[in-house]
Amino acid sequence: MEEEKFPDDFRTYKERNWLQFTQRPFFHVYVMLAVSLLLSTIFVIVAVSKVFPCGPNAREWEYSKGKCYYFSLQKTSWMDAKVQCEEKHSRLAIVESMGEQNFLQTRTRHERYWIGLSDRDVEGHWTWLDGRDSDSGFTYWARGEPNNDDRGEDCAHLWGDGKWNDVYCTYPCYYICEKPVLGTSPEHQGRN
Ligand SMILES: [Ca+2]
Ligand SMILES: [Ca+2]
Repeated sequence: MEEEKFPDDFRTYKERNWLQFTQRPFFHVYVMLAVSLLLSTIFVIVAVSKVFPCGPNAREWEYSKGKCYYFSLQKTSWMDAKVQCEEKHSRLAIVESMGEQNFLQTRTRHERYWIGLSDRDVEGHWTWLDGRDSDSGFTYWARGEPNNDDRGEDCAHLWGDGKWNDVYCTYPCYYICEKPVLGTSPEHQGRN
């Protein structure tokens, strides 16, 4: 019969021990310290994401309206630009609105910058790197472009005045990468 009593005795022993533990002089201090530490950590993460939306160690990225942009310092082909953006966990920029276009063209004045738009798969069918059809969204082609000139022009770039032109994809241009701000889910990238 003693054996049947054992579980209850054991439980009572555990409860007593726990009670004694919680009544130690510094128990509540420890709990408050742990909660403070947790809250401080959350506060720092939120503050960093507000002050450095593109990451505290990413000074080469520029923030504008929910996206982070990288403007290259070197010229290269469209394919290499695409790969270099992917290596930075980003993609060649997709221009979705006049507001975004305005921001980009103030940063790229007088130079050619690749964007994530091409008709490499089907001539004349311009698609963005996320698979979207260019004709169904915002476009900003220069007058008479895209013209697929005699060398075959399948990749798009911002021209001197910011308007878009198609040129052959091995032409050396600067390029613009984009990525979502910290803490948001990256979309599917580099589909093309
Ligand atoms: Ca073409
Ligand atoms: Ca052209």
